[in-house]
Amino acid sequence: MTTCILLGAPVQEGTGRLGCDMGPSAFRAAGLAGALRELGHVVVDRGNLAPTSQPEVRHGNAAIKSLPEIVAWTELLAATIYDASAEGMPITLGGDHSLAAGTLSGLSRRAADLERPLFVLWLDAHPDLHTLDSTESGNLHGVPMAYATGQPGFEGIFPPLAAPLDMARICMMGIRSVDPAERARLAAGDVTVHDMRAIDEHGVAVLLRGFLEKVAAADGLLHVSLDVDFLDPDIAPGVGTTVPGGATFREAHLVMEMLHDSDLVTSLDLVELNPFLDERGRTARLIVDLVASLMGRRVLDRPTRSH
Ligand SMILES: [Mn+2]
Repeated sequence: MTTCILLGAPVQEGTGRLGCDMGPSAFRAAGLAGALRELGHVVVDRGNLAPTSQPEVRHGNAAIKSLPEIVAWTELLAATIYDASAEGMPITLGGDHSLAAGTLSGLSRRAADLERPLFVLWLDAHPDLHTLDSTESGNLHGVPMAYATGQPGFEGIFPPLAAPLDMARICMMGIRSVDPAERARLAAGDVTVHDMRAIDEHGVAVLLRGFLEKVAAADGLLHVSLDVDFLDPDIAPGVGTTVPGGATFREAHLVMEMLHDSDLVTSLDLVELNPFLDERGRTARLIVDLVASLMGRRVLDRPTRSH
């Protein structure tokens, strides 16, 4: 039994289009809390967060949009997730992926307090590894991973990180859209990247198992960042950044089922759901079903047999 702390983060200024601010409501309407309670978990819904003030920040890259708003969200989420992670399992209901700047910052601080390493499973079509200097779209949902791993150029603009995330503790799955600056950063670092081709060739189980073994061996905390565009747009149309060739229904469920079996996940972000683009709540319901798999729903009981 887990205490799940739901935190709505209706941030949408990190994307180029409106609608992600309705994400938290859609997850609630799709029955997230009920699905978790049905599995025996305690659910505390803290409602939606809202930053109260915006810092005076600017940057030389004229393409950047809504910098003060995103910095304000980062500060608020870093503090809120840090606190919530002491009480249970924070589940952040986004909102666009810029919110990960805040959640990863807060979780890194928690992990440092506990003297345990923080690992991140990043389920996304994109690595979100742009810096403030390299982003061309200026949409700040493309930068949270660069910020959280301590890439240069965020100092004095974004809040200081208590502890930057170690790139060697990140596993990205579902990647299929990478800009040149991100490609260079991935090549220079030691992030484990399983793109869609790797998933096609090996299957999610083999790829994920290796990472989970690493987390378990290091007694790590494991954060899961689930971007709707990890999934194929045919099954998850409710997102502004669809990229063809994403994870299938069964691939996604298998990832969640393996995460549940591992008993390693300590926090979760659900991001980029855009209910305005969804079809009668279909994507929201799929994500709720995936969370249920992550939290213990299964088709059949599968007793672990000793060999
Ligand atoms: Mn993303």
